[in-house]
Amino acid sequence: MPRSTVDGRFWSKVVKGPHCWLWTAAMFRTGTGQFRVGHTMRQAHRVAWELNEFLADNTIYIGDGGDVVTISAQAVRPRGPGQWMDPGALGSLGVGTGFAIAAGLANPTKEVLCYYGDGAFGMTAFDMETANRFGVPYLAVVGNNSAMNQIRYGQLAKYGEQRGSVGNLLGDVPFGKFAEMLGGYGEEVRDPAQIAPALARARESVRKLRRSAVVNIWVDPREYAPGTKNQTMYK
Ligand SMILES: Cc1ncc(C[n+]2csc(CCOP(=O)(O)OP(=O)(O)O)c2C)c(N)n1
Ligand SMILES: [Mg+2]
Repeated sequence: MPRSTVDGRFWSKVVKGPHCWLWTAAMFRTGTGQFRVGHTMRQAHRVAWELNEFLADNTIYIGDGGDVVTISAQAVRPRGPGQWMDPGALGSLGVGTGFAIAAGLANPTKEVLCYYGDGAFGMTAFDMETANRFGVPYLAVVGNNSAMNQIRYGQLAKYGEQRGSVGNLLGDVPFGKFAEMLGGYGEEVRDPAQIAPALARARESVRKLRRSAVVNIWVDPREYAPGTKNQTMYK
């Protein structure tokens, strides 16, 4: 692939491992590019890779979140036109649930998957009940780093360690329970090897129960998208 294209520049930095593809552009000494498993760290961008592997030909992929979604955009390739939605140029968080409902209503035969950051999920998640009520259940995946990391890493860059994490840390919320509360399937994933099976179980459950499912994947809070620290508002 020619290096001059965006695609080419991205793939030239990918090292393909057996279980995980590592995007070397995002590697830093501090641990970025890793995945938390229990108390140990594994190489990451695994979630993005798994999501890409998981997409079906008819999946509409929606991204709603900060850095986890930015990272996923490097690896996830929708299989057809009209099967990618995100907050767009203004980056308005919270569009995911509404997009999922609209996508489901407009495309009754397609699968809808929304990948959220935990911050973004908290903004509009309750309309998952609306989605269920209107008969358009979807598969929600949360990249949960217990923070609004895209903000946090910008603040850390500008204000340093002491004030970097003010107002942007979130609790450890097991969002899988949210889907269960609404009659659907929920799962907490801490082991990277469980991402694919958990996604498959959730897909199956959406089809059978006709209720939205949530796969809550715990990702490394130290992982961030490299562009985050370069946003103009933090200069
Ligand atoms: C409506 C709206 N409010 C605030 C922001 C600013 N903002 C950008 S990313 C972000 C944090 C997102 O956190 P999360 O979804 O958990 O993603 P993470 O960066 O942690 O992966 C915020 C608040 C925004 N883009 N849109
Ligand atoms: Mg987050």
